[in-house]
Amino acid sequence: MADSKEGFIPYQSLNFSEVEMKQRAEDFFRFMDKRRSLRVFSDKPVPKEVIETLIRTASTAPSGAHMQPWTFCAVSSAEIKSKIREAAEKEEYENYHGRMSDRWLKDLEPFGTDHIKPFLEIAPWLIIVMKRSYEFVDGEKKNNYYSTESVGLAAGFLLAAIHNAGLVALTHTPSPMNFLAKVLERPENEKPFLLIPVGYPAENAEVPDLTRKPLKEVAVFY
Ligand code: IYR
Repeated sequence: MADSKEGFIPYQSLNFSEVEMKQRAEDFFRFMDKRRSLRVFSDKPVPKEVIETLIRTASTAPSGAHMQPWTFCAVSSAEIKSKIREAAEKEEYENYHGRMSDRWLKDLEPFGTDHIKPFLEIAPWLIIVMKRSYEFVDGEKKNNYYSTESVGLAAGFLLAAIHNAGLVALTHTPSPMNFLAKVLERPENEKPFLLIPVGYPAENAEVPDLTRKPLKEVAVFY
């Protein structure tokens, strides 16, 4: 056994056999392939304890120098959700009526999106993922490394955890998002990264009939 370096502990390897590995890889693909972004939510409550565990999972994501440069703001307050909806719709109105290019609007057509965002009030939880680009250490700004990549990874983990719990989500990007930092009274080192409504799907919810790019279009082997 290799000598232990100061501050290091043994890695607990999962040690699957190759047969198990293939099966698990295939099973996980089939499971994740069922995940879909939903825009129609039920107002059925989701226990806070579940949201806490989903966030703990998200927070296991790797990050530059293990700075964990994220804060997850979980909102169930009807009052705050209304404020968020109102501000988001104001910005989105501008997006759909001038700020987005004709090509962008055309690319969004199959999804039937517009500036009206009822899910921001109906979904039992809104998780706003905040990126911390720097920390204050002894009153001085200290930049986090790869904060954008890190918080993107944590958001991916969060979406997988939500799906694993049988819940649904939408990766919503109201733009610009600064109103969220204001409504949530966040410190100046935090910038909103994604707004993710989480909940149960509405009854008879429908999703766009999408196909995913096949492996040969998304991977190159050398
Ligand atoms: N932020 C707008 C527009 C929008 C952009 C993308 I990229 C989408 O995949 C869907 C919508 C909105 O949320 O309506």
